[in-house]
Amino acid sequence: MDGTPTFESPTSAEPARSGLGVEALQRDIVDNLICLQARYPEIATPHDWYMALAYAVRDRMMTRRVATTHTYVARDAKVACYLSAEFLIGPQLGNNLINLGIENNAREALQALGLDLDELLSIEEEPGLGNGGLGRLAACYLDSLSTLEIPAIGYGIRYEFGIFDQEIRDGWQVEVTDKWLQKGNPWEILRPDVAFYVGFGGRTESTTDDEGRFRVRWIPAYTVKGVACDTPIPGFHVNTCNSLRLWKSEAVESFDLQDFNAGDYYEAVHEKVQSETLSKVLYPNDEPEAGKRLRLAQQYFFVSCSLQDMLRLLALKGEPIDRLPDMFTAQLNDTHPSIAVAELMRILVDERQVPWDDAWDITRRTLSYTNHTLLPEALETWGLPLFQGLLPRLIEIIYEINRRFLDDVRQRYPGDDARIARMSLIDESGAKRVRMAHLATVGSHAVNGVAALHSKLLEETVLRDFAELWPERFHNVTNGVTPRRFMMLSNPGLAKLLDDGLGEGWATDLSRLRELAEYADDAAFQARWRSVKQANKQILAAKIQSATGVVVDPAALFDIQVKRIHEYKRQHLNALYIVTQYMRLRREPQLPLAPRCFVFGGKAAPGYAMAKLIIRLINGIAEVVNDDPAINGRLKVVFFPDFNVKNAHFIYPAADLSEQISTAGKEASGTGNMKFMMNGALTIGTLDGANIEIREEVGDENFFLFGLSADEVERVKREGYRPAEYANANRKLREVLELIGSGHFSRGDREMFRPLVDNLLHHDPFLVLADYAAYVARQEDVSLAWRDVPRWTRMSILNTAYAGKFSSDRAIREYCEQIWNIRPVKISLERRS
Ligand code: 26Q
Repeated sequence: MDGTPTFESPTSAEPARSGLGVEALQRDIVDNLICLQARYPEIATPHDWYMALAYAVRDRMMTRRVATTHTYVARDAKVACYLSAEFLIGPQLGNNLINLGIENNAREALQALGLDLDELLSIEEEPGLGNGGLGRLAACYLDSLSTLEIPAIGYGIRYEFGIFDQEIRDGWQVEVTDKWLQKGNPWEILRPDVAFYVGFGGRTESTTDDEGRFRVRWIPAYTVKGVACDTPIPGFHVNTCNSLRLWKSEAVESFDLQDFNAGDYYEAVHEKVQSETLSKVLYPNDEPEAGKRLRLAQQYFFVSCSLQDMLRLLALKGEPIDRLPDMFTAQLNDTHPSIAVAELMRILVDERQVPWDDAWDITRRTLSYTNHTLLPEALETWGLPLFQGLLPRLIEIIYEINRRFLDDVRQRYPGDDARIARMSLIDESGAKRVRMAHLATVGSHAVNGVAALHSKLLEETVLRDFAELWPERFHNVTNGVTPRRFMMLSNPGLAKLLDDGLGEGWATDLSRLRELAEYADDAAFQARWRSVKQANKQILAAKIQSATGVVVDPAALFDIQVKRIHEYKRQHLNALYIVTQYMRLRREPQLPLAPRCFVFGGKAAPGYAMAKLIIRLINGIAEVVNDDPAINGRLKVVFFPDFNVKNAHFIYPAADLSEQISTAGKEASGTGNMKFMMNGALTIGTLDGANIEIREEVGDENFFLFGLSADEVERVKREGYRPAEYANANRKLREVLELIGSGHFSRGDREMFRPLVDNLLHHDPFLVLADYAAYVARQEDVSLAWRDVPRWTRMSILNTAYAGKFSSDRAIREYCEQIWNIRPVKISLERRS
């Protein structure tokens, strides 16, 4: 031998690429390392091994993926299409292993190769293709759709740069570009053959066709190509493997020949660059200046590609166009895809020559709309000039929809001009704007909110006139989250305890968690429960130390608030409480206070100055409190940088207390609240969003409720809210605000937090000061309960026990029955000849 290394893969009786046994996995991982990564084991990096494993797992999904599509076509199955500008799917490897049921085999196969699965899992870059709740909800729903064996496709955008990475420098948030594709993405499958063209700009022309009918032709100024990029979504322990189809924008031709011939080489290159810009970057929410032309172009781009794809699949099934609503249902995830109403009309009327009334019937029966916000500043509208310039044919169609719609309203409410103005798809109170929520509502057969309170308020406020006109169209579907990712994958200790206590099967029938209630007072079970929580807290403590340098005691109460930073979510109310406790301890150093560790996490929109200042305040408090010898470790404050799905995996399981303290009526639902509850955290919260239903399920005695109700908030505001009066009447509160204003938490700089303190004293739009006293009082009850270990443990167990309602499986079943009229289709892997 000349010393050239040779590699022998382990042999196995199992087929290559699909065998689920240890030997087959081990063999295919090594094969992939060599054939796909072009590396031999001795020099392979952990990332090479991660890729080799990921491809081995992907291969195993492909048999399922192919069988799934084949069965849907053969069985004429109706398909649910979830249209969303965001899918925050999180790291894929661990979840796919769990859903395929091969986690243990993969671990063993890697061990035999001298590798550690957990190390490889930690290498994966997550696709941050979403801002927060709405994007993560879409991902949980995809998991449930596959698990429940519902034919489904997720449609969205393949952003090259997802939500920015957050770093903390000098206490401030710094945004760093998210280069998630840098090292390649093993999960996606590019489908150059599935591509559609989307026009922008230009002008329209009306003509008469051969049969004398009125026709409109749109001559776009430029066209962009959308190419499908698929990610497989396997269900849990079933053969179903649906697809997330994300559109990537490309130039129609790499060089426009005409321009090139005309000598305008640079103009041709410029167009190519412009086309590719379309799917470049995800927009953060809460940007004050959201009127970005590129954002509207993104929305139209992915909606048009998705609708064209649905019509292609319809034709593939051999169905005529009027069967669209019987074969497909499309859910609009907020108004971001609501241009679908006009685009489907355009395709049907202009391109397929369907008469308007028939087209309208097809459109309305196909589409339904989920609202995720009541905040007026978050309701999407587009200035008319921008809209008209970018989508000239679509604005004409919107005007025609509006004309017909307002005629109906006039007939129903003769002479009620104020109502016409309120309901119009065009807001004409100032410079004209297109109201996307109205467009979505008018063009859908069903509209829903995402928690009971939110759906009620939606019908009473934002969409009141519409709910009065069409009460039967309005629904509530309370959000849910997937227990596979947020319990099994991220809290294996808890999953083991539940398997032992309840037997397997709880993760697909989460109401079975109720059986835990029997053990809530069992001392032996309580001890096991606490040791799981303790181990999770140790893991988080280690992560905190390596990310921030702060040392925290895993025995302390872990009090956690993780979510986007926003004034309505009131992270600053939490901060005011910490300062209150700090001042108390400084004054009475001997106070017997149980140690608490306050953990915050979340990103602020880059242009949202107040949110960024709140992050700075939390870090300023941390700097002072953590090292104060008088505090002696009894208070620790941590801002955990870059909260994302990956970090969420070790944060939720480590929580003792979940902070859900938004101003009542402002948080549509919340979904983090559910993830905390499932993992045995107790909630301190307001009567807002899904908190109300969480409290209903777990019982008032196991929930720390405080604060004004949504009705009370409205009343206080109506009667003229003067926050300074609350500060004047409450010495503690006044001193807290003074200390913050004094520069104590800003290294002597009295100016830094002035905008925040002034805002609280003189505007306080989210009633932080009005709820302060109630919040502090309730936190005292938390401290009391924490001291009684068996009591706290019982409450913790009961929180998990009554979390069953908040499985995304329950939510998806409700969509299927109430809105989509769609049923499961079993997938078999046996090949039919
Ligand atoms: C809109 C226009 C231009 C640029 C960005 C946006 C934009 C992007 C994302 C607006 C909003 C979002 C995201 C909203 C969101 O996450 N809402 C949350 O949805 C959750 C799921 O229903 C709820 O639980 C939360 O209460 C709600 O805040």
